[in-house]
Amino acid sequence: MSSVVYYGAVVNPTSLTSYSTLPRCLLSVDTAGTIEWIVETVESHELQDVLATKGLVDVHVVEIPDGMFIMPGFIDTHTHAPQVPNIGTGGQYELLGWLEHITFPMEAKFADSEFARKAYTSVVRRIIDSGTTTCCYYGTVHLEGTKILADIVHSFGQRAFVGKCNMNRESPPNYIEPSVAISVQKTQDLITYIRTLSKSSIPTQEPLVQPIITPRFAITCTDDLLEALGELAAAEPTVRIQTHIAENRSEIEFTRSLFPFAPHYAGVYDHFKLLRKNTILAHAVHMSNEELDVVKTRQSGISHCPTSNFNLNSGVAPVGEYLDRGIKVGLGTDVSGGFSISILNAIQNASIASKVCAFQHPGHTTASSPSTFANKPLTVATLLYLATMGGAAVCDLDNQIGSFARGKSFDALFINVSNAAGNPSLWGLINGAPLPPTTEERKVLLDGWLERFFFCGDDRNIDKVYIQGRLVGGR
Ligand code: XAN
Repeated sequence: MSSVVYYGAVVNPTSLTSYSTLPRCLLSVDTAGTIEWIVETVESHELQDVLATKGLVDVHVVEIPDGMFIMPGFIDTHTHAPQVPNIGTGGQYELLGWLEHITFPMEAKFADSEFARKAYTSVVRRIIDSGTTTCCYYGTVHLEGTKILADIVHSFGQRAFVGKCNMNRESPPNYIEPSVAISVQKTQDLITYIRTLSKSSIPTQEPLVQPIITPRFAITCTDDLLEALGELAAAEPTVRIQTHIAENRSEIEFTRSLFPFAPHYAGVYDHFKLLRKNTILAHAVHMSNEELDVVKTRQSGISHCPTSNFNLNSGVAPVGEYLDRGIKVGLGTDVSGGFSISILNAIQNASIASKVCAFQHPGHTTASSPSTFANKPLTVATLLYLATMGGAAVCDLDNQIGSFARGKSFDALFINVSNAAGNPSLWGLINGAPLPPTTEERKVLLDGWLERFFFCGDDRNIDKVYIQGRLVGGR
């Protein structure tokens, strides 16, 4: 086996406000799936010379066909695998009623391991094929079912964080953990189990599948459970933590009543030492300035889940403000609060959410406003960043994924925007029409393809999905 060299159109995020469009990019991936080198622009007549400078003669180059481009894989920083069977139902409820009537009854069914295996197999397959190369999964309270989820993720080769929910109160009698000790023991067992599944063969890189400590949210965890999880987290500093925060006004009020000592919702998690640089906070729709200061100080990240926030009538998270404050933000589908497993749908709704903020606060978009992002529509560059590099930072994995760079993993999507993909909404390149000759003209074309893919694309356009250099999905 030898390295694989790709040649063709590449889109690469570079910052919150910029990305590179590289119509004639040369990129080499080693046998371990790590990017060895990138030459951003190589005209076709220069190809053999450039390869020779890399010591490659007679190497097989994989040419990316016209009408296709490569981009980094999507990172879903928040989803609930056992809720996929409920997708598209319960939109008449707000959060607490939806959990009681729709969500907890479905999750309770995952006590049945055969049901879990069947459901999770199709869920993970669909999520990979929709372009999610890294996924932060909530399982259920069940240890066996969540191990099965980790097994399936591992066998499909997806990069993921898999957590078992901790819940010892405010949950139905058939869907609750009986004691703090059992809840913590099962969490420890899951950590041990997942570590035996997946070890990285590359010393500098983290394993593909990793455990994540998952106190569902403050309401379903007693003080002593949160305290015990804080102690477990302290003993396991590299294990990520995921939970929900400030999604819905009734939830915030209920939380306040359960933790009267805390100054605010973020203060509950902070008190129990659950906020740190590898903590992922889902939603953060209604946050006070004080809470944002705590989140920023602790370097925790926010998973913005706009589809869910619209669907459960929770509100609109002012993500632009969070970005101005320098808080890490990624995107989450939050199935089944959100009704799509695809990060494309989260991108579309993140755009709409930012426009809602902009027209709710028109005064803040004037030139005199010091903000870069607050109350302004998110640009394509920022949406791309949130779906890739932002997610990587939220997962504390930005040295390894989120963009194409030497030493990073080749987690990539091959996007087909030609009519051959069979999606009539996305007319990127029709009937093999010739591309313009110059690199500059092709850059303009590629820019347009990216935007159209974001707003009109779907699984039909996701031709191939690579994770750590391995082809794991696509059409
Ligand atoms: N809070 C939640 N919010 C959400 O959108 N989905 C959930 O499953 C959940 N649990 C607590």
